[in-house]
Amino acid sequence: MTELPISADLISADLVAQNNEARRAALDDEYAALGRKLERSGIAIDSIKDRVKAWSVAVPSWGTGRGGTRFAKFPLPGEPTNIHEKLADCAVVNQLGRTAPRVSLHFPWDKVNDYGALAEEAASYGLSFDAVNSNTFQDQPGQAQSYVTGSLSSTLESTRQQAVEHNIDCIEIGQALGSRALTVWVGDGTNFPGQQDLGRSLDRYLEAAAKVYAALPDDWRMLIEHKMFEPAFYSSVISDWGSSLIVAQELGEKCRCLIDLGHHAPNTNIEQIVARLHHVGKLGGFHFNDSKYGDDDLDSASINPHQLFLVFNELVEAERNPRAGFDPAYMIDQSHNVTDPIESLLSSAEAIAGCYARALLVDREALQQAQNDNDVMLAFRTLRTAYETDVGPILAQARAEQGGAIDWLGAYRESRWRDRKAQERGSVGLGAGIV
Ligand code: PSV
Ligand code: MN
Repeated sequence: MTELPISADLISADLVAQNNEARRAALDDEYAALGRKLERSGIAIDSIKDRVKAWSVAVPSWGTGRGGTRFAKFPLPGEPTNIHEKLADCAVVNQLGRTAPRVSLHFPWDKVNDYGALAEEAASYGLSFDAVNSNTFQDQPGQAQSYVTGSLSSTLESTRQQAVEHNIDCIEIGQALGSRALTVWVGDGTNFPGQQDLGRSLDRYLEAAAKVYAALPDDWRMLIEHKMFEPAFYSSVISDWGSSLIVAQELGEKCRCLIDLGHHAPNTNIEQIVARLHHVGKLGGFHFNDSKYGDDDLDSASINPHQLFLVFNELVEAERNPRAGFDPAYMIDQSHNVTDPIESLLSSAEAIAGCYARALLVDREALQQAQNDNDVMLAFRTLRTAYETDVGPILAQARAEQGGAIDWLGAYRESRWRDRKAQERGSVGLGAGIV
């Protein structure tokens, strides 16, 4: 995480300081008690806190607005209406939580004329840019070719070429922003058996994606995001981690697989996918969210916090046994349909960091010993003990030490940020929102 030159027109630093002052004694007490408990297991609490402080996650520009379903979107007075207002909201998320110093942009949704100026604007908030995301799943006004036949896998050469060029444009924009990765998710697929040849669709995708890959700067990554279904309901071209891995292996070293937690069938063992992709050195990144039924894009850990913990358990294992270039890009990808997006992003960033902290608490030697001894219950309890530890004081202490808010929700509401923005910002439309 970064030391922030937080701009004066965000939430007042005095308000945060006063809020922290009122909670300082209780936090000191709780942090000390947890420290004594962890010490009995040979863990120095400060070492966990320092690793949490060094960890960060990116927020998506599109997550700062109210999301919606294909049925409706219910706008929130004061939600951002352009990338500049979105950046200000991202800055508030990082100001209070101090765990999300990077923003991931989506094009053409976040298009501006001057990307150098946008990078400076972000820097004035202490923010930088994470992966850029291309959009070939929607038609844009005035676009020459429609994506109704798909994009990188379309049967139409001109459509594939348009999708390739858009991805290359995104790379160029990303270079001006200081990004180092392009995330490619396509909605390509079919709704009817027989609609397309399942094999040839992938061939066409690979040929087009290779042209994008060829335009990638040396120090960049291309992240391939798979998704089982939606918008295609019979077959998706990049439906699963197997297809994603085929792409990453065919395109080359700079191409990796990105796991969006919501893009799997219910009950899929995602932590095992993490382990497998790491095994072949192709684990490129994550889009964090949670789901009950499908690609619900619910807040991280709101439904299945244990799954998120198990994912981080694999990531901590991976850190201990890194493959060449192991450096996953972490991002939140959620649709905030009924909450204030700033509150959801803060809550999710805290939940994700909390799973990381818990995974760091796992006694790795004891776990491995129990596994080697086939002591099933001891192995399970070793994980469970870490999972059940309340790491709240570690997260709050990490925030406070970096100038964030011990009680981020209290400070945010006290600031009346959203009410103030409702006075200043224009209103957004009622149309169905993109998820
Ligand atoms: C698709 O469902 C996805 O997860 C991809 O990451 C898109 O870029 C994002 O959502 C926004 O639609
Ligand atoms: Mn995603």
